Amino acid sequence: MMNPRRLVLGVLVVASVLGLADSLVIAQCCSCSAAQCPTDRDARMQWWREARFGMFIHWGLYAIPAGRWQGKAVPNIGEWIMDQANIPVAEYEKLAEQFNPVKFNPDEWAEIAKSAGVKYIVITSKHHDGFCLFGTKATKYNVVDATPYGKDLLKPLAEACRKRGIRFCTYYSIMDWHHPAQERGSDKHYNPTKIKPGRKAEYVAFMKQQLKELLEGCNPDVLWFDGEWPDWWTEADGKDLYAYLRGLKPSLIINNRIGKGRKGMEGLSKDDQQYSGDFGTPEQQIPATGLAGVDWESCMTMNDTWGFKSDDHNWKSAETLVRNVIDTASKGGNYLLNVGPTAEGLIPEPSVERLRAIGRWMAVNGESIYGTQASPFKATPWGRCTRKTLPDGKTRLYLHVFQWPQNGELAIPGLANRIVDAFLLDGGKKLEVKSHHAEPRIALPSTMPDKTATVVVVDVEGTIGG
Ligand code: H79
Repeated sequence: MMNPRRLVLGVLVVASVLGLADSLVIAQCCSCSAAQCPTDRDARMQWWREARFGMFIHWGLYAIPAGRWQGKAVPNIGEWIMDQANIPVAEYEKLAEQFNPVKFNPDEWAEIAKSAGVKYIVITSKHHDGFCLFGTKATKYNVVDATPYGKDLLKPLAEACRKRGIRFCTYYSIMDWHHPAQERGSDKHYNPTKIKPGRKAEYVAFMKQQLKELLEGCNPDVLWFDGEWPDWWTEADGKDLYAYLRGLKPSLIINNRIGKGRKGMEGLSKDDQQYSGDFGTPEQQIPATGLAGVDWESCMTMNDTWGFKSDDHNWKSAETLVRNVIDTASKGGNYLLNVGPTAEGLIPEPSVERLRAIGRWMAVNGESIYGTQASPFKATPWGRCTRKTLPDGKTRLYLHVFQWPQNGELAIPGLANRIVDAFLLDGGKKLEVKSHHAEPRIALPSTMPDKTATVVVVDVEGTIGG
């Protein structure tokens, strides 16, 4: 008898060939819930697990004040200015009348993303301030209806990305400082909002309408929720929304902030199967070690803000950013690196410079990042390690050297497999293996070829650590 999971997969394949998959409502494939069915999950997550590097875009009305209000610098992250400067809704709303990003060129943004080597972008469709960057019938507070620009921003960007093989994904905030069903949490702050008595169902219906419009309009591959922490939003609400979205688009990937599964900024699910969501979301940090069998993505800013702030010049170096991509991959996660475009529609030049620098490294060394798995080793004192299983069953190790060993030898602590080949990824120069025994050592050139990170490839027999 045919395995029912296979049957469902078969139906999905046929349906997607026919272009029907997105409109199909799938019956449960097996006794587990659709979110947790390992077969469905692995199929759905495949491209995302291989991607390893994405670009986050925080863009909205907050780019206009750019961190300053009434002549004063407002502390903290720029997209929180409405909360941090306690701006009344009626005043903040007026920013929409000034939002006219005439320099926005979706092809240019997609080209910048492409040159950085990212495989997907995630852009804010609606942040906590409630303003929508897409055309929606659910509220007039959107770029088409409320701004002089008067056009959808997300559809053309989605198209420009897809033309270049980049997946298009959207961020959506559950907390909403503008929606009339929510109200400020205190005199000084909107955050965390409260829901007005008896109006939760109205807000949930609003969200569902908007998310359906988003899926129909731009067909994002990931929905990246945020602002789930107000106490009126429950895990049951998250599960209901998850099931609704899964029904609309079976291949959709959804982060864990749709429900209550994250603990603080570490963002990894407390208990992998109990909470809704497909991946954990550590924010502004890379976990100390990987977590076996957990999908996760670290999101991070390049300076100290997500939304554009004119006076934030605290940029991380390109070297740090490349090493963060590597560090994350070595622990089995994805790195989602943020840019905050200006109100005119430009990605700030310091961000572009850094993305291009990362892209130059990725163009040469991308094989050691994309489609790799976490390091099998407990410690690699000179840097980081990623790995792949080769078609013939051998294991390929990518040793990312950050600190070039003084004695000219790279020791691989804990490797017991026989080494069959060793070479530099850039250029392919063969390297001498000085010991095949318990503590193998590879002879290195006397100077470090790439000071950011030099990748030494080591192929070994069999698999490591089971
Ligand atoms: O969208 C980005 C942020 O706006 C959002 N998530 C990322 C992806 C985010 N939400 N919360 N936080 C980030 C951290 C919030 C910290 C807070 Fe605060 C501490 C909120 C209030 C006190 C930082 C400091 C923001 C305002 C003051």
